[in-house]
Amino acid sequence: VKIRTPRAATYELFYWPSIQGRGELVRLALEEAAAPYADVARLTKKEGGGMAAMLALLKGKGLAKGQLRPFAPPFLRSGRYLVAQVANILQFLGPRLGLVPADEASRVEAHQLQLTVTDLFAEVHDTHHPVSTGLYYEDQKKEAKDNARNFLTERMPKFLGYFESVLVANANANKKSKGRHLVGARLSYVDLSLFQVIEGLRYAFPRALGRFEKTIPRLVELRDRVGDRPNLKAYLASDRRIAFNEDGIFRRYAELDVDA
Ligand SMILES: N[C@@H](CCC(=O)N[C@@H](CS)C(=O)NCC(=O)O)C(=O)O
Repeated sequence: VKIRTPRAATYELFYWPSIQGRGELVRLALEEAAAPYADVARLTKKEGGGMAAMLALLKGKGLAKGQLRPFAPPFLRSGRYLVAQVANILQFLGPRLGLVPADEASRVEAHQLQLTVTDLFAEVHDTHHPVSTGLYYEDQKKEAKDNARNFLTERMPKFLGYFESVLVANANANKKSKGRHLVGARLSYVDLSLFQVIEGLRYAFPRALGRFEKTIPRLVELRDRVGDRPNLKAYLASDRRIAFNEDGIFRRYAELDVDA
């Protein structure tokens, strides 16, 4: 069981307690590495966690000397570090969890790909919130429909086609990778994030993705292999994995799921 009391945890993740959202990309890395971590906002107050603990830090209360107040969740606390922004958190965790190759060129590459995942997440978010994050979906349904159609016909194919081509290029550049990894010859946090991208898009847009998947066979294989890794398999079957829902980034609204 990976949820420990915050005191005992090497890593404290702060994220909204009822959604996968962007925080899931960090959870997947911690789970794959079997890292001792606490998902702080999901703990009770008695256990030393809860939403209040997260909101306090967002307001700048309880920061240690030299720590920057984060703009938004997720953020991670480890030792003297308080690190925000998913791609930045993964850049921090990668070497510590053995989830990125050691050489600088590969690390830069991993970070570059992860920032592209960040861009993709923002565009997925905008399929249901194209006008404003501050408004309800119900108040921007018309715009959402236009945005989702454009996302599914133009942007999703461009993003996924890009990641598929990176798998092909890495297979050629790096014989040991055998086309199984986006960076280098072994599993990295970028592979874990692409697993989540495919899972999320399958959930939100089953119709569009059902048709599109045949054009991205390597990504689909990557998703299957990652989902079969023992630590992740155990995590995905556990109650630590929150189910997809309509408060997260990947939302299933049938009216938005048009053919890609
Ligand atoms: N680029 C940031 C985005 C962070 C973000 O948008 N967090 C969302 C939850 S997934 C949030 O709570 N935002 C509050 C806000 O933007 O005011 C990242 O990748 O971490």
